[in-house]
Amino acid sequence: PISQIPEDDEVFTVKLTGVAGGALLNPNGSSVELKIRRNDSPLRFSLSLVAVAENAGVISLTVTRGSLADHGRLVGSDDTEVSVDYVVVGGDGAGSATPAVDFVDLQTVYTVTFPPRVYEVQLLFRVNDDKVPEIAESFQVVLMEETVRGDAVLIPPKAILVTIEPNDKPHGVLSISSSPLTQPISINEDVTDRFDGISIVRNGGNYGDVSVNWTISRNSSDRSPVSDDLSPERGTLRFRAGQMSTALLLNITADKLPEEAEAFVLRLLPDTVQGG
Ligand SMILES: [Ca+2]
Ligand SMILES: [Ca+2]
Ligand SMILES: [Ca+2]
Ligand SMILES: [Ca+2]
Repeated sequence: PISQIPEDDEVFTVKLTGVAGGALLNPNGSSVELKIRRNDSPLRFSLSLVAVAENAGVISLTVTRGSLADHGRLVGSDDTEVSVDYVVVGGDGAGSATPAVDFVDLQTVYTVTFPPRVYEVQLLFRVNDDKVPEIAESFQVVLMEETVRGDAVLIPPKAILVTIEPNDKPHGVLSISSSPLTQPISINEDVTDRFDGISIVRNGGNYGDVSVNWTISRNSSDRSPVSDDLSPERGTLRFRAGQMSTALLLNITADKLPEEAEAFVLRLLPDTVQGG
């Protein structure tokens, strides 16, 4: 039978033995050596998975000929040219890297060719470092069984999955919208009992749900609780996937006491950011 298993030279000996019926065996002509030449050069990717940063630049994926395992000894034939075609599978859905947008195939032909006694071929891809916030995105390069030419056979891994890691702050950066940072927000207690003038924005990416805790404290020597003047004094702000801003709602306690202007500080607590 013709096997599709990579093999080195195999040597067999055929011997004549057990002569019956009175004939004699010529000792010089009683055996012959039979040699099956090594065959079926194995082709495979050196890895089945690789993860790269978006700024990795040009990456190379290795296809090997003749090795059953990494750094194993070479097997199979190597004295003729063999080749195999590949396809690149990407997409534009969530989690898929888009060909020509997220990465570029730098080969001019979709064929991996091994001349005689060449055991490694590199496939080069350029990862495009764009400014778009993205979650991890993958593409696959697949060697195609039916396109193997020459004395070769495909063995696993026949495909490699390339993952471009999350980049450009995919889950966003939260901050109090800029105006309150440059000038204090002034609230007139006598005319406002509910204040929603503080907006918190999410810049960069908006993948996934995220949240952050906040607190308000007095920015003065007044020792009375914040809750005497406004409530709540702490809470959690949530952003749903896709949401870019949200307002912080405060209830202002109107009292009848004549008061000086009162100063407060709002803080987003960095170590409470959840998600992303
Ligand atoms: Ca993308
Ligand atoms: Ca990208
Ligand atoms: Ca980038
Ligand atoms: Ca990006």
